Amino acid sequence: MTDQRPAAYAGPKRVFSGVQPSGDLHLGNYLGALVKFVALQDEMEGLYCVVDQHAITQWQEPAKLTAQTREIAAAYLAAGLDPAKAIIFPQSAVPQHTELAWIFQCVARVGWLDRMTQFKDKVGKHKERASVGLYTYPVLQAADILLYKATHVPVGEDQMQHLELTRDIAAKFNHDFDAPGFFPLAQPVAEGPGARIMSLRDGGAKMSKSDSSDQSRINLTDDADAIAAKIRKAKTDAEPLPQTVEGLAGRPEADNLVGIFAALSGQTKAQVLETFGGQGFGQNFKPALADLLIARLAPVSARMRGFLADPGQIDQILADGAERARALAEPVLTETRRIVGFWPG
Ligand code: AQP
Repeated sequence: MTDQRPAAYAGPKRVFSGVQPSGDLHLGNYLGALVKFVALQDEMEGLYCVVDQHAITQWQEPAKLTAQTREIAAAYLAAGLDPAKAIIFPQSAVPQHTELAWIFQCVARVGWLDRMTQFKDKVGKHKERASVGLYTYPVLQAADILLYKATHVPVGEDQMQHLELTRDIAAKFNHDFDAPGFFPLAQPVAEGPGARIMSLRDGGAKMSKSDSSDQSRINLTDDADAIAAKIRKAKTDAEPLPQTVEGLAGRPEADNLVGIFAALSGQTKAQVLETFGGQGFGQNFKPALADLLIARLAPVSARMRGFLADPGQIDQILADGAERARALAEPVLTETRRIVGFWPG
């Protein structure tokens, strides 16, 4: 009997990921994405995109968008991405993304997009006022990834559903056009202690750039005083820290702060609780957490300021990256057009 399974993807391993230039980067972006980008850059070829086309799914001041694009690039560099290895570029400088996204809009099903929880969370009760782009943005995200046949996508947990959609689109395209193994089924790289950092004001909501309260997040650009004040005021409950990890159940704010401490110090939550369990939050834990955050983020923020002082250098890195990205994208798109049957075949 012949094997009926579709052929597996046989191409090289490649990383793609992106961050929206939609506001100041925060600790969640840093631990959930940037730290992983840097860890992966020596393992495989990687494309690290500033996804400005995703950013405009919600209103962005044009004058600020350009500056924010340079800021994200500066954050990538400050976190440790090396442009000699990693391809760093703005999404809008590679028009192949949107062309592939159109083809994928015709592959994806409305029912698939209707299930995306991030869209529902972002629009709340006002779906009819949201942009069409916000609704279809996971399809553009699939195009971002598959345009480079990326096999690995470092993301926070909030993006897992979108990555599943990317795999569904790849599988349906390969099947419908009888092109087994043409697009890979990209894997998330989401494990690790920083995969889901929650708001400092509400342990049930993720830390987010678009949260109206600046107190809810630690920005990469916050100075030492701002970080210390935000941690001092971070919401907790009235109980002391538990002695064991099981004791964090049902205590989302405590769990989040202990998780942040663990992620930054390279310890497990259990080890953190061995030191601080049984004590009140303000006694030693919060001051130690603030010190840890300042020690870890201050050098990143200083390097970011250094890069931003030379926008010409950032622009050169982005332009070089866009050229390298276009060179990888064009053959994939040409082949996709041929598979779909676009003229001249
Ligand atoms: N709270 C988080 N914890 C862990 N990872 C996170 N990421 C975002 N928030 C957290 C990861 O950061 C990467 C870039 O995210 P993005 O800017 O492209 O979009 P987002 O997920 O929508 O991030 P924000 O900060 O919440 O932005 P807004 O408020 O504009 O929607 C992604 O890998 C994401 O998983």
